[in-house]
Amino acid sequence: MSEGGAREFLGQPLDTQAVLASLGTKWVGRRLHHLPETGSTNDVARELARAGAPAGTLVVAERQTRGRGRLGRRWESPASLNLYLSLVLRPPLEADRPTQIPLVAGLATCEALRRWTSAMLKWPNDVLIAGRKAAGILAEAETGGSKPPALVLGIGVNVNAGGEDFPPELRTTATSLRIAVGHPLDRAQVLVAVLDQLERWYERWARDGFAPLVPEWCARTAMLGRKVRVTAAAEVLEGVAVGLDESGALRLRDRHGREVAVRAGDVALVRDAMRGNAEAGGEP
Ligand code: BT5
Repeated sequence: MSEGGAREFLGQPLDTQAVLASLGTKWVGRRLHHLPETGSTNDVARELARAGAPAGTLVVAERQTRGRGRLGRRWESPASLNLYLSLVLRPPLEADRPTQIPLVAGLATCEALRRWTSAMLKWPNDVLIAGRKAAGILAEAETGGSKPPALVLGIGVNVNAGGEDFPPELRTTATSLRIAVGHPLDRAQVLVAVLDQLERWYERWARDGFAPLVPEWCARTAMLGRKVRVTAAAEVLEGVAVGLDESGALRLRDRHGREVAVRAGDVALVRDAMRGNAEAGGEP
């Protein structure tokens, strides 16, 4: 399809009827709140969770005025180009497990995007296309009101943003499905793909735990065997990424050959003399 032939998909509000008609899920996204604009879909979903909304309740907005990433960072959310969604989940109450949900959601989102292009995972919460960020995930616990506490899973997927839709500082690190495939896509189809995959992977995780997903996650990342720098709060760690452990932590081998498990942080690749390349953090 040419860019011109698919222009009808640009800037159109999401067709929620089409989403509900083609959704293959049992519970994810069956209750759908579609907003023209909001601060952050995670805040709306948290409010719904506090009021007792069931697992699977979905909030999607055309635009976010205060879309956020981790640590209060901004998530660029231009109107009607991309997907900004938040899902209410009520995961089983076991230690460790909620921290695995962003990884499970990453797997699901990566698989969904692979219907259109080749996508890869970057620990802990990015989906990359050609080494650039195409989707990000923000999971937040909502402890107020409901028991057991809910978890709100926020996902931003760059679907139809063109290079010019990103602010200058993101133009070399961010990308979209449209940039990858060369023409705009129907956001309803992308949303359905994401929701179908989310239910599939979440149910597998809830039933079997994270251990069987470790090889699945590792098969979809280009980080392993590469030297990385992890920044977590005031701490900076360097080492070779060797895998994930069964809790979802990133396993790093430091220069003394010791293995450390990293539970949170930002990862950047560092110069790899063997390969002769260096990236500031964009590449997988
Ligand atoms: C994330 O944080 O990647 C989580 C993003 C979650 C967004 C969704 S949208 C629906 C829901 N409602 C919300 O308010 N949030 C969630 P983090 O790993 O901290 O990455 C943030 C960084 O990504 C920023 O500091 C920028 O460098 C970059 N960035 C911002 N907007 C971007 C975009 N649209 N595409 C690619 N990169 C972006």
